[in-house]
Amino acid sequence: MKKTIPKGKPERRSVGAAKSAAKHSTRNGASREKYPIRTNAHGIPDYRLEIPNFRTTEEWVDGQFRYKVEGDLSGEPPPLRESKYLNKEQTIEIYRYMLLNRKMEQTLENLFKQQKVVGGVYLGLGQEGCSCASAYALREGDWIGPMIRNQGALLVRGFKPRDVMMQYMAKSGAPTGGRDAGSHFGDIQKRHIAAPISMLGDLIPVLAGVALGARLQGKNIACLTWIGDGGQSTGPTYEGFNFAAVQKLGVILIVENNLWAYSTPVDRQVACRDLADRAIGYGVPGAIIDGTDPNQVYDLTYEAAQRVYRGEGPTLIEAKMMRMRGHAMHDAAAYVPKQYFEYWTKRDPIARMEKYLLAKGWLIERSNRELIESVQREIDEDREIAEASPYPEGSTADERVFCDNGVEIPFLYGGPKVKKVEKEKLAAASDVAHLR
Ligand SMILES: Cc1ncc(C[n+]2csc(CCOP(=O)(O)OP(=O)(O)O)c2C)c(N)n1
Repeated sequence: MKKTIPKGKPERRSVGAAKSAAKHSTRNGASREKYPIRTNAHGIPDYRLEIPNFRTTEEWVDGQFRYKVEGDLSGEPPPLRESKYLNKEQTIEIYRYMLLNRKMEQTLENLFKQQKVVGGVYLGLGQEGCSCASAYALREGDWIGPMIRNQGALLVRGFKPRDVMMQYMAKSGAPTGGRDAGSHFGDIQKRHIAAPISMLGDLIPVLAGVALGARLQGKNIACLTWIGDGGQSTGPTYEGFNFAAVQKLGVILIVENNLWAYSTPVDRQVACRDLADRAIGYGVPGAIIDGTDPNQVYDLTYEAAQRVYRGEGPTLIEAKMMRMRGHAMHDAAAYVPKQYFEYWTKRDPIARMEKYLLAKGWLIERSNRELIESVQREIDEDREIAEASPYPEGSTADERVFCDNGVEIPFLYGGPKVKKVEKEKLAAASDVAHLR
């Protein structure tokens, strides 16, 4: 199965596809009636099939501070919502990316424990469905700006597990040649990936800038980025997304509400119940989805992308899920009440997707086993390649750190198509900013 940027799938990439998918949804119409879309108290559509009713509170026990859960965590996980757009092959491909994402991160954890990693390891365990299905919903020419937990999106865009492994081991074969030990890498020229920025929220104005650049070329491209429940509190998040909203730029923002911002529970981060309510303040459409249901993730990102292509501007999607590990490998997450892990383990996106595929007959036990084995083989081969890659030569230590020899970054789409402004008519320059 291909692991490059998904190509040759015009049926899920054009507006025509939406029409044919709509027919498909008529065939599947029963599911929509069976699971109606709720709205929250502020009118934001909520696509989840279950609305959990619990929150994190605080208590002091024997002079010790701890978090506890209040509410009901006894429910069984619902099935996945039927996708309105995905066919069998696409669904299996997303499942494969999720497996690759999971097994790659398990390998990173092992490499870390074997002290083969330089620095920390940041994992997106439990969030694979959100990273992979959202990246999969875009067209080839669209852009993504992943954060550290979105390594699955890098795989969907054509990076290989070996690339991520070599990054963490700071090997010369890594995309940054061993200059960055972690997932801070992208590919501006070919894969259209802006590298993660550690200062939380700063990627959002960058992606808004990419969308503006494309606008100046007369193109409406989707620019997808993700932010955590903690990171969405920052100023640049507001500044960047507000700018995108005002200019109707093609930014799709997925707020990954995984309940914890390092050791701060979301209930201590924000006073509102749904972060998707922020969409109202920005003046853009918002939606709440179950981040562990890849069908919901795909469908809402796909619809947001269609809005972008029609020039209708940004969408804010809140994906609710759980960070299943500490902030990074050094953090045991001892502050997280145990019941949370039990509850969300039952909602593991990969297990739910597997169950869905088997129930639909799109995979049978044997084909599923073969798929899992093929993913494991790929991971094992990549791990060998990554381990065999040498460290960079010491004599090259000062290369590729700063812009070597004043390298110019060439325009990807050519220069901006704007009217030339005569010096004495500088006031007309404002036309450039308002070009739509
Ligand atoms: C502007 C800024 N402030 C603080 C930090 C330090 N920091 C790194 S990750 C993190 C927690 C992020 O939580 P969240 O956005 O919810 O993402 P998650 O780790 O849960 O995926 C913090 C506070 C930072 N990187 N940038």
